[in-house]
Amino acid sequence: MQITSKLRLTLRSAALPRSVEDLLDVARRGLSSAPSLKEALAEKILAEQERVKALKKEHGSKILGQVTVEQAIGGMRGIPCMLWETSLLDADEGIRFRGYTIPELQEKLPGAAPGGEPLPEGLLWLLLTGEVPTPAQVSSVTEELRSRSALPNHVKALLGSLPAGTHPMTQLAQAVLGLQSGSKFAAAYDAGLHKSRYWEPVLEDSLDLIAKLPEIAAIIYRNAYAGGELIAPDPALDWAANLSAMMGFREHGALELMRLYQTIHTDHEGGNVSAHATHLVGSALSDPYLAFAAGMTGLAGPLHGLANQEVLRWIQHVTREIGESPSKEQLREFVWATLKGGKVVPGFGHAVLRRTDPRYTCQRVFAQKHLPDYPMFKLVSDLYEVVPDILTATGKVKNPWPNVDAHSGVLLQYYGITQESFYTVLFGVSRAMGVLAQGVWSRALGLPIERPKSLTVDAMLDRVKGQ
Ligand code: CMX
Repeated sequence: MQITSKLRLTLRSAALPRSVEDLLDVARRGLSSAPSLKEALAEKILAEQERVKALKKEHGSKILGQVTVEQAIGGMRGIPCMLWETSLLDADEGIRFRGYTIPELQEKLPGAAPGGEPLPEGLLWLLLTGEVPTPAQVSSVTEELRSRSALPNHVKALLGSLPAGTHPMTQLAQAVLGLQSGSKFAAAYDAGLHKSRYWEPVLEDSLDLIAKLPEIAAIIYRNAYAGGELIAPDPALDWAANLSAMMGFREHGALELMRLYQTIHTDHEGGNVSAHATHLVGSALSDPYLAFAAGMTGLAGPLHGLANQEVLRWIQHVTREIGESPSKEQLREFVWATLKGGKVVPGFGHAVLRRTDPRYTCQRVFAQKHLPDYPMFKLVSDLYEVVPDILTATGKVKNPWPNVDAHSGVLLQYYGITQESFYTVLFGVSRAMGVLAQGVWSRALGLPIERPKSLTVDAMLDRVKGQ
């Protein structure tokens, strides 16, 4: 009886063609009352498709914003020209994931233990469905990911064959591309899948990829810094804790940090380089592996994700030059010297934010709780007091406040993850959840291939003539 009503619910809710496998899956899980992640998502899709259709029909010709010459030349800052459902960034308040701030997520999303840091699996549910999951739903995602986590041997062999010294981000992108041969979306597309169902194999690929990323990251880490001695996954651990454990770090604080880290780096609306690159490539109906690999090569840039590596190197440079406990005056001189050397102060500034990044603040709160006396935390805190005034004094930096990357490295250092060239990989593993969740929605909403207009200088001059 319950199986029958569940089948009816599934069919009615999505009003989309369902595969025999889906129906069997529902029947197999039978008496469980909670809908699966896919069912919960399917229930949302039809309504959202209708909302977007109505938005386009009723307001399609209305104006969201104007584009100035400065914006067109200046990296398209602030041009509202993309649909991105999973998160929204406010310049003053920072990021909200499906409407929730980071402190709200810390309060509402289930943790591994009561009062602990949120489990990223819960955020994945939220990003995909828009609903805060129950602990049972979070556990179901942990299990779902565990069941998909086996890494093909050819990807392990690929990682083992790369020349020593290949940057970990390059390895990550190559491993993701190595998985592409297993893309269910690419196979389904080849087989002629109807476009109304694209989101289903895209969801499959996305979950497969998210599930496998912790082991990929751990292999990259152990190959580069632990003589290739690999650590098997622990089926008793959640997704983020397993990542930390496979890297070789099982201390309670390290596991909690990894859960927090993997939660807060997932998504930062759609315009940042890694998100936009994934979105753009996915819009060509390149499968999630191809799209995400593009995002990761973007994340590898020093002005974006690689900034977490750069921050650590810069802080190490500080301590080498002026000691572990420099005075504020010494720090000021060092910051000015960095700027006069024509370099950026990594970890400060943002293209959209105009206040301290809440992702920085929550890491600072974590440090105050777990490592209040760590000298490097003191140094990071001193930089928080010194750098913004100096960047403001340059007269050109629009946001002098610290971003997410200014803090993450110091926390990792404390727990023994000292190899800064690996840090962006941890960022990338987390980012998969945000950009792939949006990728599922992009296909569910039938978003078209992206193709903005470019102009030559002459064409711009023509357009502004007489204005
Ligand atoms: N140090 C020195 N100069 C900075 C600066 C910083 N932290 N932040 C901005 N500026 C400079 C810019 O280089 C630019 O200089 P020019 O006019 O000479 O080219 C000027 O200030 C204006 O830039 P802006 O409009 O304030 O910032 P942008 O939107 O152009 O750039 C960002 C944003 C993040 C690339 C920039 O602040 C920066 O380079 N920060 C350091 C690197 C960093 O921390 N990146 C991580 C960002 C978060 C992430 O994506 O992960």
